[in-house]
Order: sequence, then C-alpha cells, then structure tokens
Amino acid sequence: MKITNARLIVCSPGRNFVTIKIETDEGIYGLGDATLNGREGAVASYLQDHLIPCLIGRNPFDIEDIWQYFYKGAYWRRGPVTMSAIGAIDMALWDIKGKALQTPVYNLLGGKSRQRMLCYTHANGRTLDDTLEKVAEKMEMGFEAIRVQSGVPGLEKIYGVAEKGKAYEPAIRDGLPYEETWDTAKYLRFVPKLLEKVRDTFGEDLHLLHDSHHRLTPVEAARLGKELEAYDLFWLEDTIAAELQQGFRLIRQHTTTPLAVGEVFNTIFDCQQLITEQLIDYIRMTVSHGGGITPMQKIASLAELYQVKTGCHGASDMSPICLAACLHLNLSINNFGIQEYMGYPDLTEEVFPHGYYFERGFLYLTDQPGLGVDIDEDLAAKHPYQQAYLPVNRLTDGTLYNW
Ligand code: GCO
Ligand code: MG
Repeated sequence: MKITNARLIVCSPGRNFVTIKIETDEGIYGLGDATLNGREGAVASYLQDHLIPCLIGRNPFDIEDIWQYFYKGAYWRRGPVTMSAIGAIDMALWDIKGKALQTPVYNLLGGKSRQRMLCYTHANGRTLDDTLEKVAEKMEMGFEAIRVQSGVPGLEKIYGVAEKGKAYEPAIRDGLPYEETWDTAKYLRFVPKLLEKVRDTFGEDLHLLHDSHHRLTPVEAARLGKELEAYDLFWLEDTIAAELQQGFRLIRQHTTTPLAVGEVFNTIFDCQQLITEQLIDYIRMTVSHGGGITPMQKIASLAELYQVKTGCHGASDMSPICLAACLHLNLSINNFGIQEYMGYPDLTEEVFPHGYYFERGFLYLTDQPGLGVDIDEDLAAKHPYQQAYLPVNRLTDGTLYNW
C-alpha cells in the first residue's frame, strides 16, 4: 500500500478544527486531528509545507519509522506545533492500518483490557449554587465523575466557567484575546468551601475533580491539596505551571490529594521526572498534542512501571478523532485511569460521525475498523475557519499571569 495524497480540512462547526486526511492507492483513507486551540494555522502550515510532501509514496503501515522520520528528521524536536502535526499523521496511519486489516485500532495495540471506560465531565457555574445545580444535572445524566469549577466571589470572569446558558468554550472567535483577572488569595479561600459543599450535598460515591489551571506556586498548591484531603478528590489538576517538574516534590511532601498534570505536555521528556519520581498520580497528555498513539503507548508503559495512571485530556477543543484515538489507547492499556469527556455540540457531532458512545458515566467503543470516526466534508466546508484566541490572565494590579 502507498500513500498517494494527504490534505487538510480546516473547519469551524461551532469551533475550529484541523483534520488531516491521508489517502492511499487502495482507496482506504485515514483521519487525524491536528487542532491546537488558538494556534491552528501554525500546525496546518507545518503539515502542509513540511510534512505532507515527505509522506507521499510512503507505505502507511510503517508507522514507527514514519514517526521517527518526522521526529528525528526535523532536527528541531518537540514543541506543541511540531508534535500536534506528527500526532495527526500518526493517528491517521493507525486508522488506515485498522481499516486495511478490518479491525479496530485497539486490537492492534494489544486488545481490550476492559469493556468500558470511566469518564468525567465538567460542571461549572458562576456561583456556588449554580454549580451545585450543574453537578445535579450531570449526575442525572449518569456521570459518576465530575470536575467542579465555579466563579470565585470578587473575580468577574474565571477559567472553566461558561457564559450563562452556553457550553464552556474559552476560545473567542472575534477580536483579540480577552482578559481575565486573577487573585490567588480569593481562589484559595473559596475552593475548599466549594468542594466541601459539593461533597456534603452529593455524598461520598461521586468522584470529584478540580482544575487549578496552572495558577499556584508549589507551596500554595501544597496548602490547597492539604485542605482538600477531607473531600476525597479523584484528582487535583494542573496546580502549578507545568514546566516546573521539581515543584511537584514540594507539593507531594505535604499532601495525599492525588495529582494530575500534562495537558500541555508534548513528549515523554515533559513527564519523565514526574513519573519516575512518582510525583503525580495521573498523566494527562493526549494523543494529538502528545505526538500520536505511537509515543503515547510508550508514555503509558513508562507510567505503568511507576503506578501512574492515564487521564487523557479530552476537552472539546480536540475533535472527536482525537477522542476516539484516546479511547482506543485507553481500552488497550492496563493503567488506564479516566477519560475527560465534555461531549460536543450537535453540529460538531454531525461533521464527525463516530462509533464511540457515552452511556451512564462510561464511554464505549464499537468494533468499527480503524478509529471509527469519519468527516462530512461538505458540511465542514459550510463552516469555514474563523480566527480565535484563548484568553490571557492578569493579576488585579495588571501583571500578566498564567491563564
Ligand atoms: C481541561 C483543560 C481545558 C483547556 C483547553 C485549552 O482540563 O480540559 O484545562 O479546559 O483549558 O483545552 O484549549
Ligand atoms: Mg485542565
């Protein structure tokens, strides 16, 4: 089999997505998700200008060699743009191989290690009471694990909280990045109250998660982790800026609250120390930004050695193709932890018809060959790309801060 063509489909059915479609001389094609929220054009150009020309004529079955060719062959390694581009190609190649062998990708990765996958969704509100209402709604839908975010008294706009009546979407499609304001003291005072209330209201069986979105220092994170111990979190996510791997040592010395990190990582080197020193409990890297299924399998294997589980980033700013790729990986590995799952707006679901499905708190894969996701190109063409930016964050005195 030979790759005859590869092209990009850039569309915005509710939000921007970049998809690669790799075609072969046997009529089989594979799809990969290359979306990097707020920086979509950079990955599209990396693929179009630099990687696609080298793909034509290659045997799509040589996945490891093609991956190494793009990773080592660039000389300039790593980084979110490079790795998202390689990740999209890798996903598409696994999709092709599955379709050619008429089997789901999880069978190529080792087969089913479980029947279904626990997932968590988001509940958020502008006030504590709004948030409680949302948690109740999600439990009604069958979710057994819920990430709880809330507006903080005294802060006008904050990460993770949706506009009234809308699904949460941080990337704004008109104008320049909008600015949020941050105050760590207010946040640290409020979050324990929030989680105490949620735990008291909904009982001990619900798995609770919370995301600090990289805004704390190690000692602040240690304090928060300690204060949240009583509310038995499934995990506390992204407490500190992810670059500071050794910062987790300090947090770890002070708290037994499980820690998760990794959505902005893109290679094994970003999490090597965190895993081998057992500084985290869950690695949150995802297939698209982590360079594909090929390296993610290796990361999961490293993590398995150190009893770290996976919890792939699955926000709705990665397309259903990436989510499906995560599900195939999740199903096949022993150290799967949980999968983030926000669901998608109807229009996105129509553009990307898929075989995976959600039922009462769990995600399931069918036995469709490949990844089991397609793209409706005609519908996609009706929703062209619109530039969008993620917000920036400033302290109350105007200092630029982590978003
Ligand atoms: C999460 C993430 C997202 C990111 C988003 C950025 O835990 O799902 O923190 O909400 O902010 O993916 O594009
Ligand atoms: Mg997060």
